[in-house]
Amino acid sequence: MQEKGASDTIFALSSGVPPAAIGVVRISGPRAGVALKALAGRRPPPRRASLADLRRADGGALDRALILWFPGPATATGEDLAELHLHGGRAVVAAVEAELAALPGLRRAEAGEFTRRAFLNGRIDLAEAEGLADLLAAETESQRVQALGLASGHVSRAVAAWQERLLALMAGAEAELNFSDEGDVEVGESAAQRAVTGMAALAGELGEWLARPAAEVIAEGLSVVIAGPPNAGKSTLINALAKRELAIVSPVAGTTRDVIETPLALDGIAMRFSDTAGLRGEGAEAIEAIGIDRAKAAVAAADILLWLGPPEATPAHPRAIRIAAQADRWRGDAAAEAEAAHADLILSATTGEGMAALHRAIVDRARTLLPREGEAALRARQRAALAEAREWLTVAAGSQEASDLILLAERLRLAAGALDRITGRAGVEDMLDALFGRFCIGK
Ligand SMILES: Nc1nc2c(ncn2[C@@H]2O[C@H](COP(=O)(O)OP(=O)(O)OP(=O)(O)O)[C@@H](O)[C@H]2O)c(=O)[nH]1
Ligand SMILES: [Mg+2]
Repeated sequence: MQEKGASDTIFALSSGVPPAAIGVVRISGPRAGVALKALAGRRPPPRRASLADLRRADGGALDRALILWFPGPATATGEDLAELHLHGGRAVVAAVEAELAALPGLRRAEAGEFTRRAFLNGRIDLAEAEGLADLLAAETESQRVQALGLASGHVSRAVAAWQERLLALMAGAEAELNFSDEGDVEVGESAAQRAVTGMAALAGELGEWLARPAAEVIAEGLSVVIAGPPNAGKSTLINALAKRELAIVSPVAGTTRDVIETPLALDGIAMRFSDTAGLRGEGAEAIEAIGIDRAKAAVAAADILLWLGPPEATPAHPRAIRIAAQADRWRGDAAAEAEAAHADLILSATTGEGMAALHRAIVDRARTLLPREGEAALRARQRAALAEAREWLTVAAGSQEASDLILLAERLRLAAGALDRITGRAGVEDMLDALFGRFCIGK
């Protein structure tokens, strides 16, 4: 999308859809102060809330509002910024917006334009902007924590530290290349070794970050799949978890055919629960057989598996919870009790027995898939850039390249470029360009 004039002064309702108690209109750009004065008759002292009667150009009353003035560049957008805290009625907000739109040099902001300006003016980097977007979309506690870490520069600070190390390696290589003019091969080789060692250490660290859970898992929710033989009580369980009649329950084996999915947050962790067709080899007609194939695919893709069949028949899965279901039916039956002893937990979706233990077991396994406290998860775009940087830093020991300082320096430069893409800042790239500009071709 072609951005309209970046020097325009933009405004938008930044709070929720009216009607609401308060409607906050933000104005950003060189004419924000003029606009504030036009409506409120004055510009209040910076960063202090004050009450003002807002008026039209013709003197007609608009609203009595709280107004704020933030002179740039130390503002959210890096520009002059004003805020009008209006009464949040539809007509109030519409009238104020119409008045602002009529002022010269002002126009309505496009989606994300305030954040875009914050990025362009260097107030936030790309990773922080992504965190901000995630924060606005966050619906659960773990999503909020993850997004807040990203928005407040957790990833950006790590990138800055890696870039510093890359620069130090670069500087070492440059010094060596500059001073080994007399062709002292011995010295050059040891410098190359130092570079290779430093690169390997950094590559290892990037690998640790790449091994962490992806941010998308937190955003989209972990998949929890309920599977087992027909009539095991899978649909009854998903209904009990969702607290509504989501799936049809009946004593007929093979009632569920499709995968039925419902979003559900447990302890602030977003999850998607799926009920599936009962798994059986014999007696399934064509449609049910398709359902069984889908159930198997769902089991294979599940983050967590709730298995309601015989414990010994549990599909291979790293996070399976073996459940002896319908306990109210078989309690006291010696054979059933003996089999249930091999399960992870005993449950009756009908009486509610074991439901709290199931909740805990699911959350325990989910936590193993989420970043630990204080660890940031990366989005796909950030992971791709990080993986590329790691690749540039990985040099086979003993290879021709591992002893060629010029090739190693080039790899360092490319790795820095890949890291730059995470924050959208070309800081290191620029410095390296300057660094390499001093080399002559063929050196
Ligand atoms: N007493 C008792 N009956 C249950 C319990 N769970 C399920 N049932 C009954 O068992 C029968 C089968 O339950 P469903 O939930 O439909 O079983 P399912 O695993 O979804 O079966 P399919 O969809 O055919 O694979 C129904 O008649 C349920 O009412 C339970 O915990 N206690
Ligand atoms: Mg069912």
